Amino acid sequence: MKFSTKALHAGIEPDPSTGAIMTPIFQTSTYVQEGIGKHKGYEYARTQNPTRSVLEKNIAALENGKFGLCFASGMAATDTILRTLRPNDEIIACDDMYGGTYRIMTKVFELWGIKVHFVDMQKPENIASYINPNTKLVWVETPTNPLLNLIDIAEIAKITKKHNILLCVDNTFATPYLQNPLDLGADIVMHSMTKYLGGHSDVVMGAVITSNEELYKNLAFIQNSCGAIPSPNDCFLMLRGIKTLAVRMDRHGENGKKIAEYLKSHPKVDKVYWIGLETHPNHHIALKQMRGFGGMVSFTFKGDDMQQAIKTMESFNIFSLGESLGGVESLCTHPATMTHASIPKEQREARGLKDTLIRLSVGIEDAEDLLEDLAQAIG
Ligand code: P1T
Repeated sequence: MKFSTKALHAGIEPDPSTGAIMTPIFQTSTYVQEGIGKHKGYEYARTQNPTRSVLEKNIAALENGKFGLCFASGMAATDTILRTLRPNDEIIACDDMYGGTYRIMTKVFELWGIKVHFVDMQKPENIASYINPNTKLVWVETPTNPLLNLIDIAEIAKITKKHNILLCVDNTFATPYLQNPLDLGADIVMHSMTKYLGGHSDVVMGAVITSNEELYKNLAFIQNSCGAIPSPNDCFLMLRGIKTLAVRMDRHGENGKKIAEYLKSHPKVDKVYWIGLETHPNHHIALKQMRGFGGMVSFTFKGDDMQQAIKTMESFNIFSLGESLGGVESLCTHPATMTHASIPKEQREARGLKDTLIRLSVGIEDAEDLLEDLAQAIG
């Protein structure tokens, strides 16, 4: 089955009791049992819910994985993965990533005795010198948030496999439509489903996909023990969002290209970060491991002009200023004060994230209107 067909059909059957084509919202906290130990596979809704089970089968199929788990947020998914570690274990993580992931690793898990090394993985061999017997997890985000760096998943996987270390890829920016990390050798895929998978800025949710049964059982055990589950209503909305992922992603990519090319030719603009540009330093990695380039575009102004950046962000008519990304509406974010404020300024700057960087999540509006909005806002 090809991607769009899977998005609509994988794991999804008409409701057996009514024939309803849409998966029902099973708004229940418990399930009546016929007798002690006699039930239909559902005991208590923290542990299992039929609406959630359908979504989990669907997202696992889209990532070509055997098992899926859905969570109350992307951070809850990350938290559950990190809870598989023990004190003194070490993580090697990429040095540009969502600020919340950096925050949970440094401000929550380091307090529990986990050591994290942040490494520029654009050269995969950079991780080698950080590997030791305590290294249990390599964490990759690609494309990265917000600098759109690319990391070669297959090359990193060669190293992690050799040392028996788990490789987790945060696939939020790419989505399974553009990239499947398990096929490239990753052990775990993590998603903030809040973004492109949901696609309509109306749900916060996360997912973990793996084909490793032992790991899946451990993650499911931790989720059930700690309780970070999504609501059945949100699972329904997520299933609805995923049905149109392929067509939305195509349009995000087409509009992203037009916006990136426009910015690239603008006399006031300095750097443009979009993975589809041939001038992107790792464009070849996108060609190797992705099926398209998406609609995330970041840029800076010449002379690092903060006033120009603020004026632009506050002058948009169609791009809305706010956190998040991946919705059908175009969004504009200021990472330094919003999504990445939890990373100290010196560290942000050492990694190339300037206070003047603007991140655009290019939506599916008419490209002409978005270009006009950019032109008037930049002035
Ligand atoms: O917001 P939540 O669903 O908990 O997901 C966290 C998360 C994880 N990974 C990546 C790559 C992300 O971008 C995010 C959330 N990011 C934003 C809210 C943002 O505006 O960048």
